[in-house]
Amino acid sequence: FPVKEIQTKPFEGQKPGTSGLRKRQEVAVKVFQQEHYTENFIQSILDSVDVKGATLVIGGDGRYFSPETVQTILKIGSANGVAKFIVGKDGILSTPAASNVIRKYKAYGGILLTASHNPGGPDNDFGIKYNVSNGGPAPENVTNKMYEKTKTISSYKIIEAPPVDLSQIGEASYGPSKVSIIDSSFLDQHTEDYKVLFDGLHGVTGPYASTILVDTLGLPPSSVQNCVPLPDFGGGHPDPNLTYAHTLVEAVEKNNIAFGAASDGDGDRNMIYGKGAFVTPSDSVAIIADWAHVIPYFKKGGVKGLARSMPTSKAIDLVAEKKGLEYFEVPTGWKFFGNLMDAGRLSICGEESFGTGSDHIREKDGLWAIIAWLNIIAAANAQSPNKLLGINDLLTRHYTIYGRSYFSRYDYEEVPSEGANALVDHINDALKKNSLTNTTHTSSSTGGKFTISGIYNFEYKDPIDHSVSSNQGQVITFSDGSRVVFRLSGTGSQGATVRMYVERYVEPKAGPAELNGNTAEGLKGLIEVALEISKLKQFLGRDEPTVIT
Ligand code: VG1
Ligand code: CO
Repeated sequence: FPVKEIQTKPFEGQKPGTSGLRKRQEVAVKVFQQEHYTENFIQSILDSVDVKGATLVIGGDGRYFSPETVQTILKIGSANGVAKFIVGKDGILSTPAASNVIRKYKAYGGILLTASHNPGGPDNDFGIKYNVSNGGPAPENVTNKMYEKTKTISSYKIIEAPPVDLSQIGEASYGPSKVSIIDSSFLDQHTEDYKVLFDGLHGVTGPYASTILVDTLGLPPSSVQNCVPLPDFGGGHPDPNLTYAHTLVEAVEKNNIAFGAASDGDGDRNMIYGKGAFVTPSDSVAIIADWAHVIPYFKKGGVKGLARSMPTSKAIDLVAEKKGLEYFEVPTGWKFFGNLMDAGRLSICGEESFGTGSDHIREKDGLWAIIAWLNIIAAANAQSPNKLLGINDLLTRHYTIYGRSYFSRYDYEEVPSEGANALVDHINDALKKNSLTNTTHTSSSTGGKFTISGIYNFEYKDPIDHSVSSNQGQVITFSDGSRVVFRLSGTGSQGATVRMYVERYVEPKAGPAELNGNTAEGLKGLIEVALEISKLKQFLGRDEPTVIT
């Protein structure tokens, strides 16, 4: 690998701007393609910083002319004594990823090939930017020095070496230097076939989501929508479920979004919804618990215990049992989780009402859950080099291991209080007289038979402060493990809201067809039986629920 010194003459206008040397519009990338132009600038960068024996990161957004420029940097850098290059696979590293890599590997600096939000291609923009060892853009004294060098440059050094294959992850020697090709993040690699969309529903999470997803993770701005908080939430109903978050559902279906998510008005709820894939909140928290080992926070601190609210499906219990973790069933509402967390006995918990969280704070956390899911998707795909795994693949995998808890909630909003109370009394009466236990009920549409094994009023004794909360919902259990819960909402603004929660468990051995069915179909028979037993339609004067989740 002989080092050659190539004679050159200065070019005008190689002055780095706000964020590196960029050329746009009429001139654009063609400027950089002139003989010696890019070489001059790179030599000037290296002359302005002391890269001898140091590590240099190379990345960028992969725009037109990047692969050639990466090779140029390798040749000139090596000739100038760079000891090691860390290069993003295919020359790609998002700006935040590059910043992170510089810091993580304690590199001397990095060269980023990007013109940010400006268009790319043979007639469009290109840019070269230098970042220093703290991972941030070079300060002005450094960029000024570079500019001065570009004005007087008379030659650059280059090694004669064949191009490096940027698609091969791993480390190899390159002349007197080493080149290490690293994998950039999962999302960086899959901007086309794994699109992400977050919908803020004009609630409070918009600015947080933009900062995290676009500014930090480097996703395109099209990855977020409705992210400006509005006093009337844009006229929408800022509740992340299939009914109210229709802006997300429509965009996901229309644009083939692999991973979509939404948050509620105050940002504590979340919904995970990709193309053709909906994750029930009960499954979501179970899957997060199952994959906790890939989430940095739990990697460090471990998982203490798991918990769910009573009406939430038992999917997370099965994860706890398999992993030998303590788990809790608490009444509806986040306040019951806090004591357990403060006592160091709970790490991950959730509610069926689109609430998921952990002991990093004492409220449920919509964006946290969404980022936890992105971690899981990236980790699952890292283990699956040949097949891109989507949300449905993760669900199927989970059901195959743990079985599936088909779960749905029917809400009857703003019903007369007398009707709601009559419904509660009716079930209490059956409980008192023990009149329903051991009776068998047949669904007229599916023919499914359900035998009641017990009825009880859920009561919770807090294991930490021993306080008791009674009448937290009426539970009807069935001999096949199914369960129906009736509860009155404690948050409604008008009249009474009755919630009916139905859950039917299917064991792994039932096989793929039984495990991967449609929720409404999987629960049809049980729902019919629940409505019949409770005489709900009669008491509430409603044929259909207001919302089904
Ligand atoms: C509902 C949900 C419950 C949640 C509560 C507060 O309560 O069912 O799970 O904790 O809202 O959520 P209720 O009593 O109406 O069923 V939030 O996002 O308003 O803090
Ligand atoms: Co909320």
